[in-house]
Amino acid sequence: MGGVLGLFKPELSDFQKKKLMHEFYTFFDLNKDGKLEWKDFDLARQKVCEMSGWKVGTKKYIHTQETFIQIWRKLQDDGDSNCDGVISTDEWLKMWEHFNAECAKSAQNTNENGSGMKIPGWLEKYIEYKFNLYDRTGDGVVDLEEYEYVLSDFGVPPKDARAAFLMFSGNHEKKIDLEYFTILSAEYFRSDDAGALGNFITGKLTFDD
Ligand SMILES: [Ca+2]
Ligand SMILES: [Ca+2]
Repeated sequence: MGGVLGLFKPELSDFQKKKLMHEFYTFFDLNKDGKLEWKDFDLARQKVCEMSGWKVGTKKYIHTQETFIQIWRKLQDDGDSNCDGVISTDEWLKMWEHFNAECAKSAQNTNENGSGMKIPGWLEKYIEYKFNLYDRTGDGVVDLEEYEYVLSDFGVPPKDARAAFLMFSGNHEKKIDLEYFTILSAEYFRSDDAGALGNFITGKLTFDD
């Protein structure tokens, strides 16, 4: 049982909150105004199309547009509790607290473990977008160079990105395909275990500050 391992406490720890806020500010709030709106997702959409060279009107371009509209709508359903079209930092944390509590509840009835941590539906799509952003050559695997390059665009120093990559890839032992990337990302968003490899997926090495 997950409860025995202490992984399913209903409230979020400071460590979990720090990780969630880091993700919020670094990767979600792209126009850096401290809140999430469609604008941020529109910027993310443009970014992935530009970086991947998908031109306006192409299949990939249209698919990306549809995906981002979907991600934002579902995220809004989950998180925008006062329905003002904006997800504030408070709403962001409350949404995760709520999700965590729901998972804690269902973990008491079912035996949730081993097969990775549960994540909201919109996050699955978002993780896929992040993976495609990293996988510049589109061969289904993220390598160190791609990871470093994309993270530098988000202001992460190359030596931090490198150290993080070595950590979660187990010194290149493990291939970073979508499946493993999803497991690592789910750990980042959900786990309270300071030793979880997924904690390093954003290229940030410590959450002590
Ligand atoms: Ca914003
Ligand atoms: Ca709101």
